[in-house]
Amino acid sequence: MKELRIAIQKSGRLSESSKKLLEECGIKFINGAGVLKTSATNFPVEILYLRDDDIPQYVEQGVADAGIIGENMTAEKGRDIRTIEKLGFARCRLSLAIPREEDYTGPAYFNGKKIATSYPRILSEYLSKNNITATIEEISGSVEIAPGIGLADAVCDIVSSGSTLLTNGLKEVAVIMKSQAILIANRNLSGKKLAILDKLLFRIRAVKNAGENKYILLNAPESAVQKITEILPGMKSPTILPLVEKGWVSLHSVVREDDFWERINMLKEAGAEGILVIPIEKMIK
Ligand code: PRT
Ligand code: ZN
Repeated sequence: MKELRIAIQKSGRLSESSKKLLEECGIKFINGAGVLKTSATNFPVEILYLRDDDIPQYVEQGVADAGIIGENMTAEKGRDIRTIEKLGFARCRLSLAIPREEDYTGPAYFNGKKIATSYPRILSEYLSKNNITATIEEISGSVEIAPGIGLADAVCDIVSSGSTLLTNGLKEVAVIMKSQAILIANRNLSGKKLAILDKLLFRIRAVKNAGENKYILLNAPESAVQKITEILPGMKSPTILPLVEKGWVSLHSVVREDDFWERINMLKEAGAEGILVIPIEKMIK
C-alpha cells in the first residue's frame, strides 16, 4: 500500500475542521454521508472515518498510519503513538467541577468524594499526583448531570465555553489538562509513507501559518515610513510602493492575527490611512 491512511472523526466536534484542514491542504476527496473510507483524487492519502475513541488504537496498530484527534483522547487512551503537530482547533480543557454552592478548598476537597468522568485514566493520574483518595465513577456521556441526580459529588469533564457546567449548577475549580486537535502517526511508518506525511505536514504548516497571519496594505506619507516599518515587523521588511500622489507611499506587510488590532491603532497614530487587512490562504516560511 503506497497511500498514507489518515483516520479522522466521522461525525462530531473534530470532523468538520479535520476535513476543512485537509481540503485547505489542496487534498480533494469524496465527503458524503455514510462514506467510511475514501481515497483522495490528487494526493496519495486514504481517509478513514472513525469514532474519535478508536483513532489512537488504530494508529498504534497501523490500521491507520496517521490520525487527527484531541490531545485529551490520546492522553486518556495511553497508546504508543507519535504526536506530529498541534493543529490549533477544537481547543478545550479537561476540568474538575463541583456544585456551585460548595466551598472549594483546593485539591484536598476531593478526598473521599465520588467523581464522575469519561476520563478515568487522566483523572486517576491527577488524583495520585495530588495524593487524593477519591472514587472514580466512569460514565460515557452526560457527565455533567451526575451530581444533580446523586450519582457523584463532582465531575471531571471537557469544558469549552463553560455554559454546560453553568446550566447544570456546577463551577469549574481545577484545570487538569488543556487540549487541542493534533496530528498523530504510527511509530513505524515506511520511508515512502514518511515522505507523504512530510509533504502533508509542509502543507498543514502553510495553512496554519496563513490562519495565524493577515496581509496588510496601507497608505502613508513618506515621512511616516520609518515609524510604520518599526510597527510592522513583517516576514522580512514591508514592501513599499510609490503612490501617484507625491510624498505618499503604499506599504504591504504581514501581521499576526493575535496582535493586529493593537498594531492597527499604532499605525493610525503614526499616520497610516486606507488600511486594508486581507486573509492569507497559504503562507510558506
Ligand atoms: O462519536 P465520537 O465518539 O466520534 O465523538 P464524541 O461524542 O466522543 O466526541 P465529540 O465530537 O463530542 O468531541 C471530540 C473532541 O472535541 C473531544 O475529544 C475534544 O478534544 C474536543 N472538544 C472541544 C470537545 C469540546 N470542545 C466540548 N465542548 N469535546 C466535548 N465537548 C463537550 C463536553 O463534553 C461538554 O459536554 O461539550 C460540553 C461542554 O461545552 P461548553 O462549551 O458548554 O463548555
Ligand atoms: Zn468519542
